[in-house]
Amino acid sequence: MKRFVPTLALASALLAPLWALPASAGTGSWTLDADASSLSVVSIKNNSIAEVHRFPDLSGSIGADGEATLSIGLDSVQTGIGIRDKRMREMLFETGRFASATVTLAVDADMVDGLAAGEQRKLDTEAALDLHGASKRVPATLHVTRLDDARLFVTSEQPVLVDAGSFALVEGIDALRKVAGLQAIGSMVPVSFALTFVADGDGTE
Ligand code: UQ8
Repeated sequence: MKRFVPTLALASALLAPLWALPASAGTGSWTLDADASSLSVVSIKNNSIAEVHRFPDLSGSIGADGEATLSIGLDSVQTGIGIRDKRMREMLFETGRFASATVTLAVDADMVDGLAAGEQRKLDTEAALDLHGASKRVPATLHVTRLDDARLFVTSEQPVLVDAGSFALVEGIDALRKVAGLQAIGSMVPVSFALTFVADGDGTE
């Protein structure tokens, strides 16, 4: 008993810094906050008219192992014209077969966890984009900003370019062009995004 009490006191003193960690320090994993995130693409028709189309159905995570994923629900496409949304879903993305596009990349989890609030890192990286049954690598320069203890903000320095030809989407674009009576729709599509991730709790709070 004599020895037990000082041992307990020592253990508790050593572990105290761990207990003092804020709950939001979490487990080193992160979940996308869809309400605080956005992704949009730009189409160009007849070589002169640019239009922005949004995809509000987003989900994603960054695992403690550094695997980051973003999933884009293609049924959620919002072009501002109802019949065009329907045509994009059915004639282009074929969402009955390919409901979502998925982006995957490996990130340095220690780098992410080590960012101080307000600190930003630039990452030249390549992500795997799974879209319409095809998977290709797309280069991207990302800015990762630690907003505060619990939130991480990821955006790209410039739009990421998606070549519809690499994803068997040119036929669908041509079908959209015909049904809308257009002369041309561009097949190189710029994609922009602003993603907010929230730290997962450590399950003890
Ligand atoms: C810490 C850390 C680093 C974390 C990382 C976190 C993480 C996972 C980050 C991800 C980073 C990353 C690299 C993301 C990449 C994101 C990308 C690239 C996503 C791809 C998303 C996507 C959905 C791509 C599809 C692109 C595509 C090919 C779109 C097609 C757009 C076109 C061409 C639309 C045409 C519209 C049009 C002009 C239609 C004609 C038309 C019709 C048919 C119509 O009916 C109508 O109304 C009557 C019209 O109006 C008159 C029309 O114009």
